[in-house]
Amino acid sequence: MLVKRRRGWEMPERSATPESVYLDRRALLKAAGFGMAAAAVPFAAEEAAAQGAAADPTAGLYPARQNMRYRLDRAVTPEKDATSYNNFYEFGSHKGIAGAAQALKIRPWTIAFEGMVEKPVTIDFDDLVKKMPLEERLYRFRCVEAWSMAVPWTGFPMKAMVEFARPLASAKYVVFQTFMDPKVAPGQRQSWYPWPYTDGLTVAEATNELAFMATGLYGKPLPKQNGAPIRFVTPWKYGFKQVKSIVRVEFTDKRPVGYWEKLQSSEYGFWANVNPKVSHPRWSQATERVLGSDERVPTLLYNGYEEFVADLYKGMENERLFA
Ligand SMILES: Nc1nc2c(c(=O)[nH]1)N[C@H]1C(S)=C(S)[C@@H](COP(=O)(O)O)O[C@H]1N2
Ligand SMILES: [Mo]
Repeated sequence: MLVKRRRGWEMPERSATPESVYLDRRALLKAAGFGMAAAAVPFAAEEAAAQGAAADPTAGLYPARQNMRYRLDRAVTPEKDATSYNNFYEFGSHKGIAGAAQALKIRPWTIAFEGMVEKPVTIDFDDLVKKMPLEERLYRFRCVEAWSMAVPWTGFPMKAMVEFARPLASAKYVVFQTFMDPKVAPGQRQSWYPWPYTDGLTVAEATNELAFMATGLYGKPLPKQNGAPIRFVTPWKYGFKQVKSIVRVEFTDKRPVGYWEKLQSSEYGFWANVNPKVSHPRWSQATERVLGSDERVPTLLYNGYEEFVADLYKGMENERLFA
């Protein structure tokens, strides 16, 4: 008998946010039969698009089509919560850095691919995005501080970027580095932090289908406070791994030591896979506070993405896997 196995992240439909929220607004207007008003809409929309394009040549790529393979078991976090409660130590060690982050200039922006690659290359962000297959994915997100959210990222599979970079077969790790500019990022003037912010993945993790380069959020280009113009998301790992505002991607055969591990290796390690059973030395990871609600919910192994990623860690039982 053929039994459909329900994977951990698959939800009862009723708990999901209606996809229609993310449908193109013009399509919605049409579907709702706003035939009379339609004459006025194209002009306004095109004018806005033209203005947006001048500031951001990728603006027209949003919203992208949603990839329905990645489902949620909970409601999408309200946009205002996901974009006003942030960790971005470059702009301060508290959550309210959204205002300060607006000082970051994201054009022009280049990304350098270096280290163990066939040929190092530096590419303009806008050129890279245009080469990549943009899509929207609903992912859960779990910070090591035990708060969580569920958001629609727009971006492309990290695997596509790795293929673009053409690493040597001997490369085992990918290291991501955030911009360094203490003039705009006051946190970077605090010399006791190991700037610039970096962290890395194994190449096997980076080419797992879940690993995603995010360039957008809620159907729009990524807000600066969330890591514009490009950050990565690995939803089965704690948030601190997920480097924002990336300027450099290096391939290497040595395991990198990331920002938080450099700062406090007794509390933060390389793998950082979400695990409710392994407490942080100072607090439990068994449950999480859901942003934008009063709820606390149980935390899931690999943040609910076990079926996608458990194979990556076979035979690694002796590693310090989850802290
Ligand atoms: N460059 C940089 N990247 C970073 C951080 C940071 O301080 N600097 N904080 C990390 C942490 S701890 C978390 S939880 C997430 C927060 O992402 P969000 O603000 O988009 O929710 O970004 C991660 N990436
Ligand atoms: Mo975090």
